[in-house]
Amino acid sequence: MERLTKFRQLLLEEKFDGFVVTAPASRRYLSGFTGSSGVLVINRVEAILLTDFRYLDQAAEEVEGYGFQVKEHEPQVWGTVAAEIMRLCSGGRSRWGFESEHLVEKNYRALNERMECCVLTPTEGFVGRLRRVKSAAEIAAIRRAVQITDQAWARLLPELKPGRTEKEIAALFEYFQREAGAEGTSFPTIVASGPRSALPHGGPTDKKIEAGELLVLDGGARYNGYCSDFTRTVVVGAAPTDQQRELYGLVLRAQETALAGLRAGMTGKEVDALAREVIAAAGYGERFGHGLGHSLGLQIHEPPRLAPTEETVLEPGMVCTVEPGIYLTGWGGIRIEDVVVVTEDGIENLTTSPKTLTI
Ligand SMILES: [Mn+2]
Repeated sequence: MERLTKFRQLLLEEKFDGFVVTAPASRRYLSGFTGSSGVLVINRVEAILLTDFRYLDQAAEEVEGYGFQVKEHEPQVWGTVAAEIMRLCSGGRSRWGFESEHLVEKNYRALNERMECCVLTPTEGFVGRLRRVKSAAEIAAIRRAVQITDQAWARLLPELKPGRTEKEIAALFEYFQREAGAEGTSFPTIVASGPRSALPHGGPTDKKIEAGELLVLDGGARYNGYCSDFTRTVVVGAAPTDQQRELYGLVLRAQETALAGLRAGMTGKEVDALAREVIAAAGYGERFGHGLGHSLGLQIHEPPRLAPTEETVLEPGMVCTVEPGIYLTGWGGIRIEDVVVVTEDGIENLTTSPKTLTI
C-alpha cells in the first residue's frame, strides 16, 4: 500500500489523473503480482490489476497488502483497459500517463483509439523514480541473489579446466546457481575465453578453453525477483603471462579506486571518473568502452548508471554494479564486477568472491 500511496503522490505532482502500467517490473513493484501478463489501471481512488484466467487466483493472493483489486480482462485486453479508464473518469476529460519505453506502438494505438475522453501522455522512467532507492526488504533479496552467485562461482572454480567448452561452463554455472536457490538467471550467462574475451558481451560458444587463456564469466541469479550481477576473469590451466598479470592488476586497481571513493552525494559521472582516470593514466582509456556500472533491482539494468554522462546524484539505498574492463581486440579482455549498496559514507560491497587471476 505504501508504494501505491507514493505513486499517487507522484501522479498528483505530475498532474496526471491516472496511469496505465504495462512494464512487468513496474507492475510487480506496484502490485506485488509476479505473473507474466497483466495491466495496472491506477487513478487517485482506485487501483486495478487486469489479468487473464490463468492468473486470477495467484493475482488475488499476491496483491494482498498492495491496495489493488483484481479483475479479469476480455480476450482483447485493450478494450477492457479503455473501458476501466472511461469508467474511472466518467466521461470527463482527463490526462493519463503510460510507459512509453514499454508500450509498443501497436498496443498504444489499440488503446488510444478506444479512449474517448482521455488523453494518453507518454512518460519515461516514471515508476522507475520510485524504484531507485531500495527498501531493506529489496536489499535483502539482492543480497541473497549475490550470495547465490558467489556460491555458484566457488563451486565452478574447480571445474574451470582446459578442454571444457564455454557452453559447458555456462551450463554448470547456471546449474550451481539453481542448486543454491536461484529462480533462474538474471540474464543469459556470458562466458568468453581467449581472444573472444575481448567481446564485452560474448555469449558462450562451442569453443574449447585452452590452457593459458583468459576466461571472462559474467552472470547473475534471480531471487524473489531481484537480480545479482557478477564478473570475474581468470587464466585457466597455466600461469598468467606478464601482460595478463599487468592488465588484470590495472583493472583491479581501477575497481578498488572506485569502490574506495564511491559514496552518496556523488554523481554517477564522478564515480565513473574514479575508475576511468586510473585506466586512462595507464594508456588504456580507449579500451574501456562502457560505463563503470549500473543500478539493478527487479531489472538487471536500472537507472541511475555510473557512466560519463550520468548526472544523477547517488543516494543511500541505491544498489549498483562496479565493473571496469579493458578489451584488446585479438588478445582478450578483462572485467571485474561487484554489486554494492550505497551508504551515507561509502558502500557495502555485497560480493564476496575472491578476485584472483590464477585459480
Ligand atoms: Mn553488469
